[in-house]
Formats: sequence, structure tokens, C-alpha cells
Amino acid sequence: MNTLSNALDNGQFNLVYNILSLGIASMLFTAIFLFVARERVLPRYRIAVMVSATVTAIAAYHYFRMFDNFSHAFAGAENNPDAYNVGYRYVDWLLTVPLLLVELVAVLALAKAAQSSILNRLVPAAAAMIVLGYPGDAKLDIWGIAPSVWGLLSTIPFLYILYVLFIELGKSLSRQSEAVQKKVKILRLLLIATWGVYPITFILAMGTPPGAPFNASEFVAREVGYSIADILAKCLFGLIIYSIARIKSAEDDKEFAKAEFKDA
Ligand code: RET
Repeated sequence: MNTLSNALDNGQFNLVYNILSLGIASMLFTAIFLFVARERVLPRYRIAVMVSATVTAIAAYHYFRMFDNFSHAFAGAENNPDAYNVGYRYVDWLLTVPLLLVELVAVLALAKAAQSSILNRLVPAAAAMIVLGYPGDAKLDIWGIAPSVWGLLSTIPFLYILYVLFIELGKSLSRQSEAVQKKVKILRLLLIATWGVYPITFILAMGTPPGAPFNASEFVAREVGYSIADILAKCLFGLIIYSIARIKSAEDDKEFAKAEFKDA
């Protein structure tokens, strides 16, 4: 046994410790970068960049909380895995997933009516997906419902979100330029690749029913899976949004293009 934690071996402890620390660094500095770089796009795209900065700032805060909570629960005086609260992740997602969707819709600068029609469907679906997943991940005993059933219920709004993003939003893409369409396609691929990691990670960690003893490898798989997915889904996604905003700014305004892109 190791000296750090009763529940995790040294390798497991260090892996989660380092990945949470990487989470803090990625979220914090992406937020600062996006905040400072917001001036490098036209005002009409600034809101998309500011929302991306906000998402990563909210996540930086929650990664600080998780890091601190992890250190106390697994190595501090408490040394009790039950003191680790997966709720920080779910509160983070509850705030950031709707904002990620806003970011995506905002950068496309769709007509107001199309924007609100898409968001009015996506935001409640995102909230339902997260609220239904929580009891499964926190191993809450609600009417004896197994974690896998919560996962299944949460998958219904998840599939609906993918449908709206790929089918409905796809229709409005034909109005965008060639260069923007290419970037948006990359963005959607990134979205499906990273958002897909969340349910897979959930499956890796859902084997332990409520009340069962702590399972170290499931715990480590979950923390590593969610953290990597979060870094890609928030930071990389936000940076691609920024680059779409730059391309669109240059397309809309020749003066901007001349000042910002040498080859324009
Ligand atoms: C849960 C429960 C199991 C089923 C599904 C889930 C999906 C979660 C997703 C989360 C996305 C989070 C993001 C955060 C970034 O800020 C809740 C794990 C489908 C897709 C993008």
C-alpha cells in the first residue's frame, strides 16, 4: 500500500492528480487567451469568443474545486473516497454545455429566428441529458434505478442534440462560405468525437451499483476520460470557434482582412 491514499495506489493517485492539474492549466490559460484575443475579431463575432472564454473560465473554477476535493478525499486527513463529489463535474456541465451550444450558434451568425429556434430545443435537451446522468454517476439510490438505466435515459436527449446539430444545423450551412463550411465540419467532427467520450466513460464507470464498495479502476477511468474529453470539448472547441470568427471577420470586412491577414 502507498502512503498517499488508502483507496488508490500511487500510480492511480498520480494519474488523476496530474490530469486534474492539466485540466486547470488548459482551462485557465485558454480562458485568458480568448479573453485577450477577443479584439482580433469583428464586434459581431465577439460574443462567440467571449462565451468561449466564459466556458473555459467556469471550467477552470470547477477544476480547481475538483483538484482540491480530490487531494482532500484521497490523501488528506479524510482519506475517504466517499468525500469525492462528482457533482462539481455535473454543475460545470450544466453551465458550460448550453454555453458551448450558444457559442456554436453565435459564431455562425444565423438569422435571429433560426438561432433562437435551434437554441430553444438544444438547451433544454442538454439540461435533461445532464440531470438524468447525474444519479447514475453519483450512484444515488433513487427508487432502486440502476446507473445503466440513468445512462440510457440521458442518451435520449443526447441523440436528439446530435440530430439537431447534424441534420437541422446542416441545412443552414449551405449559406456559409467554402472556408467556413470546412471549419464547421471540423468542429462538428470534434464535437461528435469528444461528446461521444462522455457516454463511453460513463459506461466504463457504471458497473458499481449504489452502496457498493469503492472501485479504484472504475474511478480512475472515469476521471481520466471526463477530463480529457473536457479539455478537447471546451479548449480545442473554443479555439476553433475563435478561428472561425477570424475567417468570418476577414470575409465580411476587407479592411480587417488587410490588417490581420498578410496574404489578404
Ligand atoms: C452522461 C450520462 C450517460 C449518457 C450520456 C451522458 C452525456 C454527457 C455529455 C456531456 C458533455 C459534456 C460537455 C462538457 C463540456 O463542457 C451525462 C455522461 C449521453 C455528452 C461537452
